Amino acid sequence: MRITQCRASGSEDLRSFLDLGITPLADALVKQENLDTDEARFPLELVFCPDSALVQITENVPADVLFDENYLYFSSFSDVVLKHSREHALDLIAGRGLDDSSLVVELASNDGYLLKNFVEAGIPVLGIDPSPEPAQAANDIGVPTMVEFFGDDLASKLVADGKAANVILANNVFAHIPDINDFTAGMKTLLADGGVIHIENPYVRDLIEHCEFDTIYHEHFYYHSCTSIDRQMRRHGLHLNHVEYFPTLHGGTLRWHCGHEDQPSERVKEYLAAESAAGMDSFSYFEAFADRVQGVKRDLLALLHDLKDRGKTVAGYGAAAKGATLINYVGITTDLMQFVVDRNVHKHGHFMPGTHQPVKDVSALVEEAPDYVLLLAWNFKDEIMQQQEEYLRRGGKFIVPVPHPEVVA
Ligand code: JHZ
Repeated sequence: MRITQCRASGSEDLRSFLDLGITPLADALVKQENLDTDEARFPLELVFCPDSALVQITENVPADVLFDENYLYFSSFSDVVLKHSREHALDLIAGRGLDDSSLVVELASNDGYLLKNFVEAGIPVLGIDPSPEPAQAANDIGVPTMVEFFGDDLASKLVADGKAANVILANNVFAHIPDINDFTAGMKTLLADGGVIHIENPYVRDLIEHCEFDTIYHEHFYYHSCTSIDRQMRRHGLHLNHVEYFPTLHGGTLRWHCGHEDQPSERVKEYLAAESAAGMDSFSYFEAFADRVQGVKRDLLALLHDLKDRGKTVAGYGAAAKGATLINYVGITTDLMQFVVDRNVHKHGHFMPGTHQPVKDVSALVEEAPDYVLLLAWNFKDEIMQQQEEYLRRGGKFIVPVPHPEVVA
């Protein structure tokens, strides 16, 4: 179903600036027995709302379709993510003096990758996540996790049960919620007096400036800036008070600190001023993006066809959601890329959405020795290339697709 109004502000002034076609769900890896069944496909188009300053996709795929039992994303397969999360937890524990009388609630707590650090320190936690498989993994390691979608109803029930969160964590989920107002209202309800909300999400400025168009998929309803977060918080009596930047995480991530009080740091003021100066609160900033995206498609296809003509073999690294957008939009069929490898054992034996490359264990790179590896999970380039010393030593080469296709060895 296509939206006619901004999900945040309700404005009907939605301005379209990128159409990636009709694509399958990026996280819906296909099982062997379903290879002959038609996959559901949905339009993938981006619009900008000048009122909320929010970039969003037009299509509402129901959340229970996006995050069902086939949702196989597990946060714990990246050492970089685990280190980042541990540092985040330790900073919060020390900085806010958390102890056994505190409560830390994480929304979209996945497999417990972040909350486990608080559990280890004896701090009470509650994880909330709608996807049963990762939630089970969290419960198995001692991170209490409810399999639920979060919103104001659930927050009110928790408050009625005597819960109030001193810290609410919402990492890589503020893009994933069809009803952003209900979700934000729930955070306001659940947050204790003097508590803090930390929201992490990839930064739309990096998406545009580094042409990270493959991070657009149906799971990501929104692409946030400080301006959009500031306006969203204010709509719900919350405030953006501080911001941190992690340039390499997921292609450029911001952590926004929000709370009941209106006490913006100098850094927040600088970010808001810089976004305004760059024109990010107006449509003109986004207008030229589609031409650059089409340029990546043209150049990547030309490169892959050239490799095929020269008899070279190509594999993909990372059965990531962003990989699914890339290969479906660019049209990377099995004659151009034969298989994909991934460290996440839950994804093995499945096939990429739409194009149906099989997903194999990472050892296939050395065993089958493809000449080139298209780095679909380019956000983990350093981590992956370090692990692939042996493949590189044997003469293997990587192709990084964005911001423009490039062969690296
Ligand atoms: P990865 C994810 O998107 C999921 P995806 C989610 N939709 C989101 O919002 C964004 O991140 C921010 C594998 N891997 O994390 C693991 C290796 O095989 O970039 C993953 O399957 N070896 C919630 O799916 C994939 O690559 C490794 O060494 O686009 C990476 O997927 C490492 C580090 C990862 O995200």
